[in-house]
Amino acid sequence: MSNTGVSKIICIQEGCNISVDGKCLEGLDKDNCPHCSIEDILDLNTESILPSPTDEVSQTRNVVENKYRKLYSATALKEEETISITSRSLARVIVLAGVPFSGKTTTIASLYDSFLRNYSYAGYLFKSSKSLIGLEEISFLSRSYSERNKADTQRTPYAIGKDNYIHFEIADPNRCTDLLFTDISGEHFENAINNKQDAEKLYFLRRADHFTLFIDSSKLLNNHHRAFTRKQNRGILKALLEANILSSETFVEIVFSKWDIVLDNKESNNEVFIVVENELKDILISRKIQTTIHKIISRSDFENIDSGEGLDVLLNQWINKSRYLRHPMTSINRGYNLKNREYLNFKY
Ligand SMILES: Nc1nc2c(ncn2[C@@H]2O[C@H](COP(=O)(O)OP(=O)(O)OP(=O)(O)O)[C@@H](O)[C@H]2O)c(=O)[nH]1
Ligand SMILES: [Mg+2]
Repeated sequence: MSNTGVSKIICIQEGCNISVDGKCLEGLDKDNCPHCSIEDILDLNTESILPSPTDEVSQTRNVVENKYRKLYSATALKEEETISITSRSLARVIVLAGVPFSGKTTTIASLYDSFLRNYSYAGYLFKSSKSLIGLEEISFLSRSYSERNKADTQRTPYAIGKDNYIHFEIADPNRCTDLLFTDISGEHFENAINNKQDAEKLYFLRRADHFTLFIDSSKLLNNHHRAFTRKQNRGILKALLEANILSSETFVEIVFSKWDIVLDNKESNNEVFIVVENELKDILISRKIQTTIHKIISRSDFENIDSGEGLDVLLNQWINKSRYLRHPMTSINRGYNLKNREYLNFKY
């Protein structure tokens, strides 16, 4: 260590903790190790307040923690990584729900794409994201360098679990809004239908501002899939309501996804959508849950039908509705006479 500053041993070898515990992974002396270097991380002459050092390692640790901010991996965020976002603003937590293949992940990718292609989208600017690499990952199969003939989205693996958030910070002339989307496999929702314990595992729904249920429109057009698709989506709502994790504080959006397939099918009978809309609304209204209906095209399969339809309305709904904006905060006069508080009799 130099006399005027704090230095740290840096090792570029994966798994080596020499910077923390002083032990080289290969048992070498730091001066002989080809992977190690010593870097100055703080000039004591310019730093007035320092933690009292107990030993070299803890001193270095404290200094590092004080001087550097925690860095994000920039892939999809884990729940603990979202805390800095939810504590800095009234972030909107948006749970994208629906069985596998219903279009959840493609909708996030399409929203990101809309901001990349245009200076602004739906009156908003894209300000930042703490999960930019995650956004690029879910967009990969839609890019030309993936060398696909047709844009696609990779299935969200079941194995990534339920702790997977994509972040957008969106700005309009008056404010910035943080949006946190869950990007989880539809299998979690399928499992919840038949198993109350699996439904209860979707605990993060209790904090959700929005529960956006994706229903694949092409399945409702198909005689073989229609009845089962209806049953599945009724089942998801009932299971989450019975497990008491979907409450009246949360806004529910019923989304008929892949609407391009309906538009392209000249013989399609749209009555089925009204029937589904009404049966799901009935379930939700009985629990006083506010519901809106949306028809969206996240990625059109047809040249004469544009992608992005309905996403602007959905984005506005996500931004402008929050469970915490339902009840305007009021200051309550509790009638305390502060001078008479009992704790004032104590020195500490
Ligand atoms: N025609 C059409 N296809 C779409 C649309 N949105 C998504 N798709 C396609 O539907 C398929 C499934 O989309 P995903 O976004 O992966 O579905 P998901 O709900 O995230 O699925 P899981 O991750 O398995 O739960 C992909 O092949 C998409 O390209 C749309 O608006 N129109
Ligand atoms: Mg997905």
